[in-house]
Order: sequence, then structure tokens, then C-alpha cells
Amino acid sequence: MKDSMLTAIETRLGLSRRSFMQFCAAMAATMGLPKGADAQIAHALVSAKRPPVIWLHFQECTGCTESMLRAEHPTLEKLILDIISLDYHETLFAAAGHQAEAARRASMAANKGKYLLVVEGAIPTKDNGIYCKVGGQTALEMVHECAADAAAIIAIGSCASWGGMPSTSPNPTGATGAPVILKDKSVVTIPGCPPNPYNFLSTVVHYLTFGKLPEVDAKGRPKFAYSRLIHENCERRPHFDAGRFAQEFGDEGHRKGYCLYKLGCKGPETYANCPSILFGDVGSGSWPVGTGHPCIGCTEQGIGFQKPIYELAELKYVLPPVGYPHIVEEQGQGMSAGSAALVAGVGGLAVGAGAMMARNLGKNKKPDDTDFGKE
Ligand code: FSX
Ligand code: SF4
Ligand code: F3S
Repeated sequence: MKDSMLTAIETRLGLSRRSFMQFCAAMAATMGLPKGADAQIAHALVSAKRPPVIWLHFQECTGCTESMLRAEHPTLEKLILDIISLDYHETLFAAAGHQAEAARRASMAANKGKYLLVVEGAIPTKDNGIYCKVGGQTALEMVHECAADAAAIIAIGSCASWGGMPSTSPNPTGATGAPVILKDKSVVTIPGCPPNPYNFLSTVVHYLTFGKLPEVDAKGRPKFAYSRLIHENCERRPHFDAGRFAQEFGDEGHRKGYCLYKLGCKGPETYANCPSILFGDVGSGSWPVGTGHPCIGCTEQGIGFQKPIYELAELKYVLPPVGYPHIVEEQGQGMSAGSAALVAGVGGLAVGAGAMMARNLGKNKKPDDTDFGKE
């Protein structure tokens, strides 16, 4: 890439060249792109015109937007706002009322067929959609109007993807997701409540670099982010295979970082890259299961907010994985909880993981002290 281009990006994004190239490499890695793609991404981000984005908010908590803007990583929000031209966003807009709606229509008219439409929140359908109105229009009317001339449509969050929390039983407003409403359009969905901001960013970067949205699965989810079960990459997986489970919150197993399957973890039936790219912010090492809470399956229609936490997850595969997470032992301070979990887990593997798993999964009794440390 030309030096002048990198200088331009330094000025525009306030990022050093090294950080910018690292960001491009991270995006390429998140999307599983081949060698050289980072350079293509860098080139596209420097030279491509920022696509106008119309961002709609319907039935939701605004967590999708918050997760993007409040991420600890200081460059994330900057990158998002610099890569796209956010022409309409109800939470972030300085304008209000008719002014805001006029700006949305002006941007759509000026960028016919060129703008990205991002839908956040579920869309109520009952009683002609009267349960969510913005500027006098129902969400239903608005989403149809905005989708008509959009170049591409992204449903961000579980609410927009399939109805999410607002659609839970008894669903009094008839809430549903954008793909159901926009049946004749292709809608890329980025479920999660909230979704990982890097999955959204990677999707936009893919669009900018290659001129199209990434390949998706049958539910419209980018394959790069949703093709693996959480259970496949979970750092507690060695414990699962060795038959070591937390049985109650705060018990010895829970404190030792054992598997959360018996506390209702839905990782075995939930597709998402949370354990791989981490959640909240890349680098902080935080994600639900990592903090000791079972995955509730927030990315998965029919699981998140629907399947009770006390119901055990369906096990799709019961064989141990081919590889295991790397063990990093911290110096000086003893081990981190994660390292202790891994060391203990891998130790357990050495003594017959399959047999232990079969034995412990069959247990319904409450734990007693003999459940721990025996393996
Ligand atoms: Fe909230 Fe978004 Fe959940 Fe929904 O994220 S975090 S309720 S997915 O639409 O704002
Ligand atoms: Fe991790 Fe949950 Fe699977 Fe246990 S059941 S290994 S905590 S994803
Ligand atoms: Fe959601 Fe489970 Fe990931 S609760 S954020 S899918 S770990």
C-alpha cells in the first residue's frame, strides 16, 4: 500500500499504521480469509467510499448499539463510525422529530440502491404493528420503506434476527425478526443479545472489501461467525470430557472452573464464535462462560430466552474434540482461574475422559464431596 494512503488512514482514524494493519489482520482472521486478505481489507478501508447507513431501532434495549459504542477497546467505536457514514441512527442522532425523518428520507433518495440498512430490534406485527411507532410510522411501514432501495440489509441482534426477547411467549405484540418481514429480500443476521460487535464490523468490512456480504448459513448468519458450536471451542471443554461439572453456583466445582453443563449451559446446542473471539472486547478475555455463567444460547432461535436454564442442553456430539485449548500458566501469582481450569481439565483427560463423561452425565443426584477430586 502506498505510504500516502497509510498516512491518510493515520490522520483519519487516529490509529498508528501498526494498529491499523493489526486490525486488518484481525478482521481477516475473524472471517477465516486466506493469506493476503488483510492487505485487500486495508486497501478497501483506505480507498473505499464510506457507505451510507440507515440504522433503525425497534423493540429492543439498544444493547446492540451500546455494545459497539461502550466497548473498552478505544478504537472500535471510532472504526465503526469511520468505516460507515451513519446517516440515520435514532440513538446517536443530534437531530430530532421531523428533522431526523427528513434527513433519513434525503439520504435514502440521494443514495438509492447504495445504502446499507441496519435493523436493530424486533418488529411487532399484531394489530397492524401499532405497538412500535417512530415519527408516526409503524416499524412495519418503516422497515418496508427503508428496505425498498437498500443495497444490503443487516439485522443486528437476536431481536432483529428472529424476534429475540420481545418475541418470547406469550408475545403480546406479535414481535418477529426482519427476515420474516422482508421475505423477498436477503437479510444477513447477526444474532446475539447483544451480538459481538466484531461480527458486525467484520460483516461490514467484508462488504466494503469484496462488494458483497459474507456467505451465510440457512438462518442468514455469516458462516465465519456461526458455524461452530460454542461447546467445540469452550475453555471448559476438557472438564466436560473428563466429567467434572459444577453442580450448583458457588460450589467447589464452580469455583474451580469446571464445566457448566449441569447449571444449564446451552453451549452444546448454540452456534457462535464467543469463545474464539471473546465477548465484550477482544483481548479482555471475557465471555459469559469464562466469567462462570452458563451460556443461555442468546444467539440461537428456539434456545435463547425460550429454553429454561434448568433444562439441559441437547448434546449434538459426544466425542471429545480433536484439539484442546492452549494452557498458559501465569508467573508469580499462581494460576488464573482459566489456567487452573485447563490444567485440571487436561489432567483429567489422561485418565479416561470418555468413561468419566458417560458416568457423570448420567448423574442426577446432588453433588457431595466425593464428586470432586476423585478423577
Ligand atoms: Fe438489546 Fe439489541 Fe438484545 Fe435485542 O441487542 S441486547 S434486546 S438482541 O436488539 O438491543
Ligand atoms: Fe463449555 Fe458449556 Fe460446553 Fe461446558 S457445556 S464445555 S461450559 S460450552
Ligand atoms: Fe450468548 Fe452464549 Fe455467547 S449467552 S453471548 S451465545 S456464550
